[in-house]
Amino acid sequence: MAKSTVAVILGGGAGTRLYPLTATRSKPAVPIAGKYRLVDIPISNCINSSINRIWVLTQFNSASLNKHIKNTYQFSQFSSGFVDILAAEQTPDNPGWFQGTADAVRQSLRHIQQHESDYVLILSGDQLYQMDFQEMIDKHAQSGAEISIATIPVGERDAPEFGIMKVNENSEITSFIEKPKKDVLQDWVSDTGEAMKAQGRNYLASMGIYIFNRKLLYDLLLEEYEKSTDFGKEIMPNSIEKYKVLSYQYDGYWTDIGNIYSFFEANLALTDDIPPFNLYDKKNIVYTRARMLPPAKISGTTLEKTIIAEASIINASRIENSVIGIRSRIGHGTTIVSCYMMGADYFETLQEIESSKVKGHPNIGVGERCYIKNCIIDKNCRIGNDVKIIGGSHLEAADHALYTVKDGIVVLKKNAVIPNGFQL
Ligand code: ADQ
Ligand code: ADP
Repeated sequence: MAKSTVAVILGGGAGTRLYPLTATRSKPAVPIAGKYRLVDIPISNCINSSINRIWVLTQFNSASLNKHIKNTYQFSQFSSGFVDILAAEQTPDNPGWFQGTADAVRQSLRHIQQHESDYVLILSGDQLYQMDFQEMIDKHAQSGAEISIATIPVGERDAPEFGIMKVNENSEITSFIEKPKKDVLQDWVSDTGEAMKAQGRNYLASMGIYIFNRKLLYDLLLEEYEKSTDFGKEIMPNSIEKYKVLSYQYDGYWTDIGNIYSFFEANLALTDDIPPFNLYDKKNIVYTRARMLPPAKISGTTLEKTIIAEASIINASRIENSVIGIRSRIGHGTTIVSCYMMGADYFETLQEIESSKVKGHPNIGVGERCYIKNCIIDKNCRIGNDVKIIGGSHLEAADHALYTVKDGIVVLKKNAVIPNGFQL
């Protein structure tokens, strides 16, 4: 008989790494790829893997996250499926927020308890990948493992950012170190297979995707490691000595999008001819809210490697290597290069647009004769005319009322009003 699985998505801790995108919304609600939100990725992977009982754990519950989940993930009344948000809540016996990933799952156990299952699948909320979890569950069941960790070979530069492990000939994990320092890396080289070795990917990294036998998860979190707050730092390194922990090696595309630089790169990578993350894959649909928006309208623009989402009205001169989100408006004579523009939450009426023009106040979108490069433009920004913003490594890190600079990428904050003639 097929084993049943429920899924828990770790929707984010303090969210500081993606600041300022998380300044007014929770991390799962951060918009990606022009029309989706971060949380759509793990939820879609679950649904495509026939797992439809899903909790999203978040530190704070923004209106946008609630609305998005409620409007998007409605299962039929004949299905047991649901997507529920569990926000960190204070209870009499727990006055704090989630202290870490294990603590977050611990606090959700009383909700999970009401739903029978053989396994609990635990996922991160900030990764871009398309993976069939059933294959991993099958391997877990066949091997008689108690815990499985999805793993991916990484190179020396990336290894210190991950949990790194070594396995025996049966793919059982024999040792695990969370985020090893560069100077101990030589002890952690694994045989990752010829193809991976040829790319210099000699370390087996945890993808932060775990399957637990349900009873063991309860025992670990409520008894054996009742004080531990983190899976990567505490529970995983301790468990491998006592339990059968399997590595499920995944060789497909997977990337962590937990900071501004990786978030920016992953979005722009979607503009490649055949991107490794395939939004056009019929078998791995990425679900999101069906918004009933009109098509995009474009006039006089040269477009190179660019994604334009619905309801956009584009009159720019040139857009290159960019993702332009829903309801974006871009004026005549403007050039946009290597940008992720998230778009807008609503349309301005023609009267609003006219009256702002008269007052010299910028409308939502990008004005005329602008040049914008290496920039993330959050929702509802109003960028005036003749604005020049050029991000790059020449810029120092900064946090200004209107924008932030991180790793050379300029992030214009949500609702920012950038006056005519602004230069950066
Ligand atoms: P990290 O990603 O550094 O490493 P962590 O910061 O604990 O680990 O985050 C894991 C996921 O949980 C993220 O999606 C994060 O947003 C979320 N999260 C963190 N704290 C949370 C909280 N209090 N409440 C809700 N969600 C929370 C982990 C593993 C490594 C592994 C990498 C792979 O520890 O071993 O290699 O993931 O990305
Ligand atoms: P975010 O995408 O940044 O997380 P939210 O989803 O919370 O933001 O806000 C988006 C929603 O807010 C939209 O669905 C839209 O209906 C509504 N909204 C925001 N500002 C306005 C406005 N000025 N006029 C009308 N609707 C608005």
